[in-house]
Amino acid sequence: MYDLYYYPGNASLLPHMVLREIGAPFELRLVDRAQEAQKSADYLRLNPNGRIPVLVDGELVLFETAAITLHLVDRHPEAELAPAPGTSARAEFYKWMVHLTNTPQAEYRAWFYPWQHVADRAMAESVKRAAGERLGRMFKLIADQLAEGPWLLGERFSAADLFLFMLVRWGREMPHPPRALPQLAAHASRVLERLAVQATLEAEGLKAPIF
Ligand SMILES: N[C@@H](CCC(=O)N[C@@H](CS)C(=O)NCC(=O)O)C(=O)O
Repeated sequence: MYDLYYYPGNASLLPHMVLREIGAPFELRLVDRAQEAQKSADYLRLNPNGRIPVLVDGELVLFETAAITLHLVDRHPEAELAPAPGTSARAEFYKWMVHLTNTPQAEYRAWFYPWQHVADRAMAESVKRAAGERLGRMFKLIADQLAEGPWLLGERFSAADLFLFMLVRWGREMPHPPRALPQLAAHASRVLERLAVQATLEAEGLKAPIF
Protein backbone atom coordinates (compact mmCIF):
# COMPACT_ATOMS: atom_id res chain seq x y z
CA MET A 1 0.00 0.00 0.00
CA TYR A 2 1.35 3.40 -1.02
CA ASP A 3 0.52 6.85 0.36
CA LEU A 4 0.65 9.70 -2.12
CA TYR A 5 0.74 13.23 -0.73
CA TYR A 6 -0.94 15.35 -3.33
CA TYR A 7 -2.80 18.50 -4.23
CA PRO A 8 -5.19 18.52 -7.22
CA GLY A 9 -3.42 19.26 -10.49
CA ASN A 10 0.03 19.65 -8.86
CA ALA A 11 3.12 17.60 -9.73
CA SER A 12 1.49 14.79 -7.75
CA LEU A 13 -0.76 14.31 -10.78
CA LEU A 14 1.98 12.30 -12.51
CA PRO A 15 2.52 9.66 -9.78
CA HIS A 16 -1.25 9.59 -9.24
CA MET A 17 -1.80 8.68 -12.92
CA VAL A 18 1.04 6.15 -12.71
CA LEU A 19 -0.50 4.47 -9.64
CA ARG A 20 -3.84 4.17 -11.43
CA GLU A 21 -2.17 2.83 -14.59
CA ILE A 22 -0.46 0.20 -12.40
CA GLY A 23 -3.63 -0.60 -10.50
CA ALA A 24 -1.71 -0.73 -7.21
CA PRO A 25 -3.54 0.02 -3.94
CA PHE A 26 -2.82 3.51 -2.61
CA GLU A 27 -4.21 6.20 -0.33
CA LEU A 28 -4.36 9.84 -1.36
CA ARG A 29 -3.27 12.27 1.37
CA LEU A 30 -4.30 15.84 0.66
CA VAL A 31 -1.65 18.49 1.35
CA ASP A 32 -3.84 21.54 1.65
CA ARG A 33 -1.98 24.27 -0.16
CA ALA A 34 -4.75 26.73 0.70
CA GLN A 35 -3.45 26.35 4.29
CA GLU A 36 0.23 26.19 3.19
CA ALA A 37 0.26 22.64 4.56
CA GLN A 38 3.30 21.88 2.38
CA LYS A 39 5.29 24.07 4.79
CA SER A 40 3.86 22.52 7.98
CA ALA A 41 6.21 20.77 10.41
CA ASP A 42 4.52 17.42 9.75
CA TYR A 43 4.95 17.68 5.99
CA LEU A 44 8.52 19.02 6.22
CA ARG A 45 9.43 15.83 8.03
CA LEU A 46 8.44 13.99 4.82
CA ASN A 47 9.90 16.52 2.40
CA PRO A 48 12.24 19.14 3.88
CA ASN A 49 11.84 21.11 0.62
CA GLY A 50 8.17 21.75 1.37
CA ARG A 51 7.05 20.71 -2.08
CA ILE A 52 4.43 18.34 -3.43
CA PRO A 53 4.42 15.34 -4.01
CA VAL A 54 5.74 12.75 -1.59
CA LEU A 55 5.29 9.00 -1.92
CA VAL A 56 5.46 6.75 1.12
CA ASP A 57 6.20 3.11 0.33
CA GLY A 58 6.59 1.28 3.63
CA GLU A 59 9.77 2.61 5.23
CA LEU A 60 10.67 4.55 2.11
CA VAL A 61 9.71 8.24 1.99
CA LEU A 62 10.41 9.71 -1.42
CA PHE A 63 10.22 13.24 -2.82
CA GLU A 64 10.79 14.38 -6.43
CA THR A 65 8.13 13.56 -8.98
CA ALA A 66 10.49 11.94 -11.48
CA ALA A 67 12.17 9.77 -8.82
CA ILE A 68 8.78 8.63 -7.51
CA THR A 69 7.69 7.75 -11.04
CA LEU A 70 10.90 5.83 -11.80
CA HIS A 71 10.53 3.93 -8.53
CA LEU A 72 6.92 2.99 -9.29
CA VAL A 73 7.66 1.79 -12.82
CA ASP A 74 10.52 -0.34 -11.45
CA ARG A 75 8.38 -1.79 -8.68
CA HIS A 76 5.69 -2.80 -11.19
CA PRO A 77 7.37 -3.95 -14.41
CA GLU A 78 4.21 -5.90 -15.28
CA ALA A 79 2.46 -2.55 -15.91
CA GLU A 80 4.93 -1.96 -18.78
CA LEU A 81 5.19 1.78 -18.20
CA ALA A 82 8.87 1.71 -19.19
CA PRO A 83 11.03 -0.44 -21.50
CA ALA A 84 13.24 -3.13 -19.96
CA PRO A 85 16.36 -1.90 -18.09
CA GLY A 86 19.60 -1.98 -20.08
CA THR A 87 17.92 -1.50 -23.47
CA SER A 88 18.28 1.48 -25.80
CA ALA A 89 14.58 2.10 -25.38
CA ARG A 90 15.08 2.34 -21.60
CA ALA A 91 17.83 4.90 -22.19
CA GLU A 92 15.45 6.96 -24.32
CA PHE A 93 12.90 6.70 -21.53
CA TYR A 94 15.46 8.05 -19.03
CA LYS A 95 16.32 10.82 -21.45
CA TRP A 96 12.72 12.01 -21.60
CA MET A 97 12.08 11.65 -17.87
CA VAL A 98 15.18 13.67 -17.04
CA HIS A 99 14.60 16.24 -19.77
CA LEU A 100 10.99 16.80 -18.74
CA THR A 101 11.84 17.20 -15.07
CA ASN A 102 14.92 19.40 -15.36
CA THR A 103 13.91 21.50 -18.35
CA PRO A 104 10.19 22.36 -18.74
CA GLN A 105 9.12 21.28 -15.23
CA ALA A 106 11.88 23.33 -13.63
CA GLU A 107 11.10 26.28 -15.91
CA TYR A 108 7.49 26.24 -14.76
CA ARG A 109 8.69 27.31 -11.29
CA ALA A 110 9.64 30.66 -12.86
CA TRP A 111 6.24 30.88 -14.58
CA PHE A 112 4.16 29.99 -11.51
CA TYR A 113 6.37 31.61 -8.83
CA PRO A 114 8.15 34.49 -10.66
CA TRP A 115 8.53 36.56 -7.46
CA GLN A 116 10.84 33.87 -6.08
CA HIS A 117 13.25 34.54 -8.94
CA VAL A 118 13.83 38.26 -8.38
CA ALA A 119 15.05 40.47 -5.57
CA ASP A 120 12.71 43.25 -6.73
CA ARG A 121 9.11 42.06 -6.91
CA ALA A 122 8.36 44.72 -9.51
CA MET A 123 10.33 42.58 -11.97
CA ALA A 124 8.17 39.49 -11.42
CA GLU A 125 5.94 40.09 -14.46
CA SER A 126 8.97 40.35 -16.70
CA VAL A 127 10.43 37.12 -15.28
CA LYS A 128 7.10 35.39 -15.88
CA ARG A 129 6.94 36.60 -19.47
CA ALA A 130 10.49 35.42 -20.16
CA ALA A 131 9.72 32.02 -18.58
CA GLY A 132 6.64 31.73 -20.80
CA GLU A 133 8.77 32.43 -23.87
CA ARG A 134 11.40 29.87 -22.84
CA LEU A 135 8.68 27.29 -22.17
CA GLY A 136 7.26 28.00 -25.63
CA ARG A 137 10.64 27.21 -27.21
CA MET A 138 11.03 24.06 -25.09
CA PHE A 139 7.59 22.76 -26.08
CA LYS A 140 8.28 23.49 -29.75
CA LEU A 141 11.43 21.33 -29.59
CA ILE A 142 9.53 18.53 -27.85
CA ALA A 143 6.73 18.75 -30.42
CA ASP A 144 9.27 18.48 -33.26
CA GLN A 145 10.81 15.37 -31.70
CA LEU A 146 7.41 13.84 -31.05
CA ALA A 147 6.73 14.08 -34.80
CA GLU A 148 4.23 11.36 -35.67
CA GLY A 149 4.59 9.66 -32.34
CA PRO A 150 2.17 8.47 -31.35
CA TRP A 151 4.24 8.47 -28.14
CA LEU A 152 7.56 9.96 -26.99
CA LEU A 153 9.16 6.53 -27.48
CA GLY A 154 7.47 6.06 -30.86
CA GLU A 155 5.11 3.10 -30.88
CA ARG A 156 5.53 2.45 -27.21
CA PHE A 157 3.53 4.25 -24.50
CA SER A 158 5.43 5.00 -21.28
CA ALA A 159 5.21 6.99 -18.06
CA ALA A 160 7.09 9.78 -19.88
CA ASP A 161 3.90 10.39 -21.90
CA LEU A 162 1.97 10.94 -18.68
CA PHE A 163 4.68 13.41 -17.64
CA LEU A 164 4.40 15.34 -20.91
CA PHE A 165 0.60 15.37 -20.57
CA MET A 166 0.85 16.96 -17.11
CA LEU A 167 3.27 19.62 -18.36
CA VAL A 168 1.09 20.44 -21.38
CA ARG A 169 -1.87 20.77 -19.02
CA TRP A 170 -0.01 23.20 -16.76
CA GLY A 171 0.43 25.59 -19.67
CA ARG A 172 -3.24 25.80 -20.57
CA GLU A 173 -3.53 29.47 -19.48
CA MET A 174 -0.35 30.66 -21.12
CA PRO A 175 -0.64 33.22 -23.95
CA HIS A 176 0.76 30.56 -26.30
CA PRO A 177 -0.40 27.32 -24.66
CA PRO A 178 1.43 24.10 -25.56
CA ARG A 179 -1.84 22.72 -27.01
CA ALA A 180 -1.46 25.25 -29.83
CA LEU A 181 1.22 22.92 -31.20
CA PRO A 182 -0.74 20.24 -33.11
CA GLN A 183 1.61 17.38 -32.12
CA LEU A 184 1.19 18.23 -28.44
CA ALA A 185 -2.59 18.62 -28.69
CA ALA A 186 -2.86 15.25 -30.46
CA HIS A 187 -0.56 13.63 -27.91
CA ALA A 188 -2.54 15.03 -24.96
CA SER A 189 -5.80 13.84 -26.56
CA ARG A 190 -4.36 10.34 -26.89
CA VAL A 191 -3.27 10.33 -23.24
CA LEU A 192 -6.71 11.57 -22.24
CA GLU A 193 -8.30 8.50 -23.85
CA ARG A 194 -6.71 6.30 -21.18
CA LEU A 195 -9.14 5.16 -18.52
CA ALA A 196 -6.56 5.47 -15.74
CA VAL A 197 -5.99 9.09 -16.70
CA GLN A 198 -9.71 9.83 -16.74
CA ALA A 199 -10.10 8.19 -13.32
CA THR A 200 -7.23 10.30 -11.95
CA LEU A 201 -8.70 13.55 -13.22
CA GLU A 202 -12.07 12.66 -11.78
CA ALA A 203 -10.58 11.71 -8.40
CA GLU A 204 -8.78 15.07 -8.26
CA GLY A 205 -11.92 16.95 -9.31
CA LEU A 206 -10.20 18.42 -12.39
CA LYS A 207 -12.69 19.68 -14.94
CA ALA A 208 -12.50 20.78 -18.58
CA PRO A 209 -10.57 22.41 -20.10
CA ILE A 210 -8.03 19.76 -19.14
CA PHE A 211 -5.17 21.08 -21.32
N1 LIG B 1 11.11 19.11 -8.38
C1 LIG B 1 9.97 18.96 -7.51
C2 LIG B 1 9.06 20.17 -7.67
C3 LIG B 1 7.78 20.03 -6.92
C4 LIG B 1 6.97 21.33 -6.93
O1 LIG B 1 7.44 22.41 -7.38
N2 LIG B 1 5.73 21.20 -6.46
C5 LIG B 1 4.87 22.35 -6.38
C6 LIG B 1 3.45 21.98 -6.81
S1 LIG B 1 3.38 21.53 -8.53
C7 LIG B 1 4.76 22.83 -4.94
O2 LIG B 1 4.88 22.06 -4.02
N3 LIG B 1 4.51 24.14 -4.79
C8 LIG B 1 4.28 24.73 -3.52
C9 LIG B 1 5.46 25.46 -2.97
O3 LIG B 1 6.51 25.55 -3.66
O4 LIG B 1 5.33 25.96 -1.85
C10 LIG B 1 9.24 17.67 -7.86
O5 LIG B 1 9.16 17.35 -9.05
O6 LIG B 1 8.74 17.00 -6.95
